Amino acid sequence: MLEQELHTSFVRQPNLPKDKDNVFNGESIEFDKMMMMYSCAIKEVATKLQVLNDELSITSKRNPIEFIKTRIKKPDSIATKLKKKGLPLSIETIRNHLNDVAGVRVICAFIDDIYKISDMLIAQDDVHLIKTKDYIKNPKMNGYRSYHLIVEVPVFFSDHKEQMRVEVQIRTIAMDFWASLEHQVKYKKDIKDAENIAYELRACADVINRTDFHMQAIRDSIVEIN
Ligand code: 0O2
Repeated sequence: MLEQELHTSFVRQPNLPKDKDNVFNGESIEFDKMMMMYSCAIKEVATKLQVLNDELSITSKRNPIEFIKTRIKKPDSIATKLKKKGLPLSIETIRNHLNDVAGVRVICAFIDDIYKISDMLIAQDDVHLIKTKDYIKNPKMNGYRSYHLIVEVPVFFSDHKEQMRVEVQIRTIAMDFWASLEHQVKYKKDIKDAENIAYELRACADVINRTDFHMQAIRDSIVEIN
């Protein structure tokens, strides 16, 4: 998913995909317009998260968010996902059936920050929560952990307002480290000893989970002392 990083001190937005012509040759302008709208939705959500982080850096004297990454799903990935769902390739099916064309990934130091940030985001009255998936409380079989939210936010254009869907993935630095490597393995063909690698990754995920909770307990004891 990682295409752009949004450090909390400055904003960099994803570039619009360049390979669209191979996939959407018939609806190119409409496709560009839709992707521009998703790109704007990413900006809205990323700004909301930055504002929360800035406020918390004053009120609780630390930044719960380490950094934010954003990405727009590539046209070929969009086409693959629609095909997998047995849906035709069109602007309408993308808008109605894909939740993750616009993606924001939030990286926190501690597990409790993940839930804090999520609660604060969905409490905002212009953020409409569509669904959550808690892969921290219910990790995937391969060891994947992360907290996923699908939200809708209003984006204001020159003559209308559009509700746009954004997938927000919130995870710790350690979970992100794990997911990045596992993602590489998933997309690499002809891996030797794939079964053993999956076993090793699963073992690392367990160690990382224990370490995340341990680090949080240490942080809590430091906070209590101060
Ligand atoms: P990419 O390349 O990251 O964009 P849905 O139709 O939304 O209910 P979906 O999309 O399968 O079903 O939802 P899910 O399980 O919430 O996964 C969405 C995204 O989470 C994935 O996007 C990944 O970014 C991430 N993810 C989920 N499971 C795993 C995993 O096992 N390992 C890693 N590394 N990432 C995972 P995409 O579209 O798969 O890919």
